[in-house]
Amino acid sequence: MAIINQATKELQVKIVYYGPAMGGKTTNLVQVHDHVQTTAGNKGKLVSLATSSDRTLFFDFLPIEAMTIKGFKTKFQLYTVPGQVIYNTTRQLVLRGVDGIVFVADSQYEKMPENVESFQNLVDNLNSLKLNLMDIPYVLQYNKRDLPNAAPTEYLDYLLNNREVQVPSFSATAHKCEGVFETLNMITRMLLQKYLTQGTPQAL
Ligand SMILES: Nc1nc2c(ncn2[C@@H]2O[C@H](COP(=O)(O)OP(=O)(O)O)[C@@H](O)[C@H]2O)c(=O)[nH]1
Ligand SMILES: [Mg+2]
Repeated sequence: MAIINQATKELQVKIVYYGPAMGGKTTNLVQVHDHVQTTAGNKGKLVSLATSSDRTLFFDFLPIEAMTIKGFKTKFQLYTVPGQVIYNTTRQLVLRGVDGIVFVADSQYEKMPENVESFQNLVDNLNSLKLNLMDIPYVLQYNKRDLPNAAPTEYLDYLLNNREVQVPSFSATAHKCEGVFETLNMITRMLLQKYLTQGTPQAL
């Protein structure tokens, strides 16, 4: 649930980038951090939260044209999770208090089992936190579109976007920053829409 910071008059919204190892989650965060427009002092450092090669990363920022909900400026907190199977406890921790999710899939044909497994792992970890993916705004990003062995997006949709309600999906080549901001803009728009229509988020 988004958090209201009364001291700074900010609404903090937590977005988690989820997906299989090596799919491009960290690359997305680095690209956003490098290119997002903020005024001075309104972008945090990119912080590594865990010790391992497959790290959890975090930073927050207040967009240059800060969106206001009920008098509060919206600050975005972006997290990645470690994708490797062994780091499931970390993934559960990072998902606590999540407001929106970007699922970064690896478009390569041979990565489909890992994509599907990671998506199921997301559903399971949310369930263990008593959350339901259907209640949380999320988007799909089909990354690594530049690679010759990328599967058609229709196939990725078939595997990952086959629920009753389809969610927005974006093609991306994250290391060239293609599709990165399209993805982020959509999830932020969905979150703002949710909080504008569903009343004020929880204050802590
Ligand atoms: N060819 C290609 N490589 C990418 C793309 N996005 C990320 N990578 C590379 O894939 C590797 C794994 O990316 P990373 O962001 O660390 O994945 P993570 O494990 O999901 O955080 C890195 O070597 C990236 O440079 C892409 O769109 N195309
Ligand atoms: Mg990573």
